[in-house]
Amino acid sequence: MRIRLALSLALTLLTLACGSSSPSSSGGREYTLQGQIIAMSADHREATIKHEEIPGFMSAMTMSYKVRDAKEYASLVPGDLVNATLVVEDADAYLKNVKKVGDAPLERPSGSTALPGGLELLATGAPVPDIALTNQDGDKINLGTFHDSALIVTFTYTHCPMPTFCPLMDKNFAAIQEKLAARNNDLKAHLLSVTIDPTIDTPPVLKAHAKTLGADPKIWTWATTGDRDAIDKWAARFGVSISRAANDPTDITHNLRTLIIDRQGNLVRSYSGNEWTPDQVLADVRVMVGID
Ligand SMILES: [Cu+2]
Repeated sequence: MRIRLALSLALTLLTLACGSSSPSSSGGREYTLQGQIIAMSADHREATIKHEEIPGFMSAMTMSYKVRDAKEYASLVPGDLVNATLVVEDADAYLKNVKKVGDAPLERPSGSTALPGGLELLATGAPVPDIALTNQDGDKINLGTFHDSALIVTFTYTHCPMPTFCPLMDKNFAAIQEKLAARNNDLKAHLLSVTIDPTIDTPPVLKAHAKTLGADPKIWTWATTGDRDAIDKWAARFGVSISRAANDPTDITHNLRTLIIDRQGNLVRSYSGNEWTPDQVLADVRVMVGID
């Protein structure tokens, strides 16, 4: 029996499932999360949790969750099975009422995170390997399409449910676009959002999503490789890891990377996670790429 099934059974036996959301006192929505702690940060504020489906919100996945009060995670260690309340606000998400309900052996990671085919993580300063893409209008493009621009690239997918992940990248890119437009894009920068879910995110889906964000195609392009392997391999060069559940390929576990590529096509900066700000990126573009 697969560990995941065992975990799911254990959780079903131990708890009454409750997947419906309810408004919290802080105005966010609340969901019941059931899962296993895979890793814990040293300060006990962030844990990687492999969790079951949250009906009506997100599929089963493994990702990191913050708590507002480190006491919530204080006594927990990897392997612990927990129940918690996931609070989802407009721009934040965190766990509260975290309770240990058991423990189980940790599953060995199935998909290797080593880069395929002897590829290595791209060093800062190195030329970025080109990639064939299709933009939101169905046009074939590649990195050369943007050779006049300082390129700011991120990896997201349109149906990502976590406000601190892809939706935050979208929001930050919208803010960068606004700041660029306000100064007539004197930095000659261009935003490129590349989907990590080519199966669902076809050009028309990307176009509709871009429209909801007010993306101006002159400044912000959405694109797909059209092929999972192609995006997985290319994104891996920047430290993006994407894993898809075997039984549901739209169940995606991923991390975040945002890149600045200069006008010569070299990688000049790579940000991990979601801590960067639009102003920081624009300042780095100005210093590291400069005005053309
Ligand atoms: Cu996401």
